[in-house]
Amino acid sequence: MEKPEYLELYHQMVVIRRLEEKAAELYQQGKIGGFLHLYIGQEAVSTGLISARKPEDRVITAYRDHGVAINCGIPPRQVMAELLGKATGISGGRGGSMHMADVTRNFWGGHAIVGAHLPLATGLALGDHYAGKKAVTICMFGDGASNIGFFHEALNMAKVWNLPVLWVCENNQYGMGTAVDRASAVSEIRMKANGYGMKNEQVNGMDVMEVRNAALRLLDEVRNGSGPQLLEIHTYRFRGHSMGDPERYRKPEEIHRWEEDDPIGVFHKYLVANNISTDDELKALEESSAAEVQDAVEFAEASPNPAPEELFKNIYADETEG
Ligand SMILES: Cc1ncc(C[n+]2csc(CCOP(=O)(O)OP(=O)(O)O)c2C)c(N)n1
Ligand SMILES: [Mg+2]
Repeated sequence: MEKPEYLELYHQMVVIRRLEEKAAELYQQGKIGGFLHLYIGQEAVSTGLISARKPEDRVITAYRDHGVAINCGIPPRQVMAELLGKATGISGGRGGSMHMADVTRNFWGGHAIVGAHLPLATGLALGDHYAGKKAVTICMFGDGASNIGFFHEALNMAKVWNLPVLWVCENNQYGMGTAVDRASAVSEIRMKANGYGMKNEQVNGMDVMEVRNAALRLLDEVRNGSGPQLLEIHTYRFRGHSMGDPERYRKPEEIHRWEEDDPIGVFHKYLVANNISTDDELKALEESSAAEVQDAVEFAEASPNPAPEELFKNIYADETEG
């Protein structure tokens, strides 16, 4: 990678962090309704992963989707406006936090039901395979989702039909308040792929370069016909499961231990140690990213609510649109 590409990864991670810190404030002020699941601590996962995709590769994820939306190229203004339920949001204000999506950027959402988007990923990949396209579907999901029936059905079918899917498990150690080893028969999620004859591996999700390098290699293999593979990415969410989580299931010391490996701090050190950037340059980038997020907040707050007549649009397919 050239220097601007490294800096762009750093920029994306900082924008996600600042945007979500602002979102937490706005939620507490009652300006964001519904659920809000923050990605803080996991930024290196989607940033590294999505930086490795080609435009034809599809991305689909669960409800912890704001970072994924930013990495897929949705401007912070449209992400923030969606969080506030405004007409200028990427889903027109009708989706909110859990339903960011933009198929023009090959980002297929944002899904609230745990595990339910995994069969959709199998379907997207089946479509590409059928059409003879060399595209990979990247399906991100949590450790908790790997205990759901959908996971097993979707992986099985993908392997039976040898479909181009990269299954990416974001193992953030918890499904809501339940630790992985209390809910999953195996706490190494990658082992579940063995049951479906799929190649699998594990990487450190606090290191954006490690994620990116693994993703580049695996996407290349899947694109060239290896069949589906599973990548387990070890990560940690620094905030609660969603806003209002009393966090009785973990100790502050555990959070502090993981915070020592803050993915933004780790990458900052890497860029300086390898003479790719300097402290001052990265600080300036942090400031301009914060200004970008502040602009997004002002844009979102000044935007109109969706018009009531919009409510009945996009419910049924419109025959006139073909
Ligand atoms: C089918 C279904 N069951 C239960 C829930 C409630 N629920 C929301 S998030 C969640 C935990 C999922 O954990 P994981 O897949 O590890 O994702 P994470 O929240 O850690 O990103 C549960 C049980 C749901 N949304 N859908
Ligand atoms: Mg989890």
